[in-house]
Amino acid sequence: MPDQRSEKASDVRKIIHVDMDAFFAAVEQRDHPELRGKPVIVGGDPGDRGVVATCSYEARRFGIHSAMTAARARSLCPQAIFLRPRMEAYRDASRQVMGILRCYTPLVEPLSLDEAFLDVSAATADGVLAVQIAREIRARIERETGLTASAGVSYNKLLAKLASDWRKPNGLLVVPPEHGLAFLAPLPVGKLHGVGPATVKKLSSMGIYTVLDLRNASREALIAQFGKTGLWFYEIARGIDRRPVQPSRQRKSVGTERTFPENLEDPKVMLATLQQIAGQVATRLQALGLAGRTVSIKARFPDFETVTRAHTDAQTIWHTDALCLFARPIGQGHPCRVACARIRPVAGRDREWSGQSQC
Ligand code: TTP
Ligand code: MG
Ligand code: MG
Repeated sequence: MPDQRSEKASDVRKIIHVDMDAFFAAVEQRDHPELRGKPVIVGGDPGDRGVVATCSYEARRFGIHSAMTAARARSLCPQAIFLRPRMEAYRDASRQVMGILRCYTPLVEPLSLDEAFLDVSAATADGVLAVQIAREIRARIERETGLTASAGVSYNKLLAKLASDWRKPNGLLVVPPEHGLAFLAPLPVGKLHGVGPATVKKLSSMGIYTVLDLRNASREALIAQFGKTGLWFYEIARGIDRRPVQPSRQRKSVGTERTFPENLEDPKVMLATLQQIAGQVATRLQALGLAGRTVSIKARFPDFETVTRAHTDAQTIWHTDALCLFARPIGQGHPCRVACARIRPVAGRDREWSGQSQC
């Protein structure tokens, strides 16, 4: 690792990533004890094109996961219990969790209702270990909210987030600087921040499957293939991530992106795909309690050329129908590799969940 050895120990940041386990489903199991130990799915209606927002770990054993259609989830586990989301309960739990995190440092950057980065470098300057803080946070969350969280402790955001995911649910992992490279080496590249399915495919065509393979690729080759993003790949393969924890970061947009193993050629399929993506953006907007006015669409063609189109409306937009309406004229019938819908939220706009809407 180029920089780290030459850095003084005091320059090494202490970052914690905390992420609640099966968050929406765990709140349901906490509030309804009869659901504990059972496969619980929170999301849309299985009879009505709904999607899974999340599910309990008992349901995950059947292969169910977020963003799967609820109908498919029901076919995998007919005895599962389907529940509509109760966003207010999740927001309450989230506020309580974020309040606990802010007792340890003002440098708390929430990423969604159920997860946040903390920079505890200052809090650890007088000898307290970051792992002790992480242990205490996990214990307090469980005691005060009745929910469990997993945590990762490391020297940057990239590794802290990978670490919190490693021992889920109800786990804790510390990746100290001297173990960062070894921890990363065997991971499939798709685990890295910013490496989606299209990039995974492109990297595999270059013979790059693991982070170690990526580390062995030359800086020039990565930049030639991916431009500025190639430089990011070069750095994260070496465990370098300088992104600061930004406590007051305003969310600039909410979006989702899909990459397809084959080009989409049929306009009907493209439109249906866009509708699904719009549904996912609407779910995320509702989970975050936000609405927006500008919808943008990104399409990437087989040669990696990328086009974006945006529409700003006088009305606030937050449900699937409206997202689809504005997104639709932008799908132009070109073969397409990636489709993405994104919406720029209006600050302070707080909407209630109103069920799974459809296109
Ligand atoms: P996640 O932290 O991704 O998932 P999770 O907490 O349910 O499970 P775990 O972290 O243990 O793997 O998301 C947090 C919540 O956000 C989740 O409970 C429901 C909501 N969510 C959606 O509504 N749609 C989605 O596609 C995803 C991924 C999450
Ligand atoms: Mg979670
Ligand atoms: Mg999360």
